[in-house]
Amino acid sequence: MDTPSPIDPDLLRVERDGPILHLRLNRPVKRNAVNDGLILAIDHAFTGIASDVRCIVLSGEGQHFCAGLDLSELSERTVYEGVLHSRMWHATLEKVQYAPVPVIAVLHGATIGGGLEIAAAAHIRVAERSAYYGLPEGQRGIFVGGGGSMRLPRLIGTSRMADMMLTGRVFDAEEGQQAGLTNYLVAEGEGLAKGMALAQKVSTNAPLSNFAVIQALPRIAELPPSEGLFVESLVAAIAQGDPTAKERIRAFLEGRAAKVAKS
Ligand code: 1HE
Repeated sequence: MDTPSPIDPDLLRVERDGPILHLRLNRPVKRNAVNDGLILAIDHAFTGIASDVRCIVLSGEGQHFCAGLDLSELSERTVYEGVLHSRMWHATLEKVQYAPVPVIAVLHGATIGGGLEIAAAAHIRVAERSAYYGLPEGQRGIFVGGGGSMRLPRLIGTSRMADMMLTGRVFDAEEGQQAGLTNYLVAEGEGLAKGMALAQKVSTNAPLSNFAVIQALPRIAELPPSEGLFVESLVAAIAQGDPTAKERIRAFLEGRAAKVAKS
């Protein structure tokens, strides 16, 4: 791994749409394969998110979401450099998973290797019918290095992940839905609109409530039950104590808030 270069703004398109920050992997000629420049650009984008951003949408330019790690940068790496490189991915994808606001990944075409690891760090995945999930690390003689072995078993189970890595099994968007990867399956070309619509919805929630969902929920889920329940009580009390929660509950009781309805 060379000394990190300055952030290349062309590798990651950054756009604001009201409360939504839209980040788009922008290396379509290389199928958005993630070189060091792109992972640094993602890291940079997730550092110091503006306080008025309420949700982040992450998508890919071109015909594929992401072809994974840029394999051309791998061949000359020593073992030690390999560890540091993986740790760099970990640091970046921690910022994605523990961003201050929810992250929605919009997937189409190849979502493989490191691309799947990026998608797994997001909180919601919208997949167009063309999306497919693979972990070709086994065939390439390598191993996941972007947190996949920690996040993917939690989403799809260790056995499914092992199958994907050992046999090269690929799940299409629909199979991915059954497996727990696809949260929303949409028609071709409709992913971004769906992702933005969901982001708008998420943005109307109380910020502290969203924060609790993405920061507290995954941590509580990893705790032993007794400790988890205790932390849940603290988080519940903190959320309830927020003036926004009080106003929203008052609004419901006074008939000013929407009822829960089937979608
Ligand atoms: C790449 C990469 C890449 C494309 N690294 N250059 N990932 C993989 O093993 C997936 C490898 N890629 C593919 O299987 C295919 O490229 C795709 C199925 C994604 C797309 O196929 P296609 O026909 O649309 O594109 P293409 O012609 O194969 O690729 C276009 C160019 O992108 C071509 O370069 P060119 O200079 O010949 O035009 C490809 O070489 C280049 N390209 N994918 C480098 N991945 C944190 S650890 C994670 C570990 C992993 O991610 S392992 C999985 C790696």
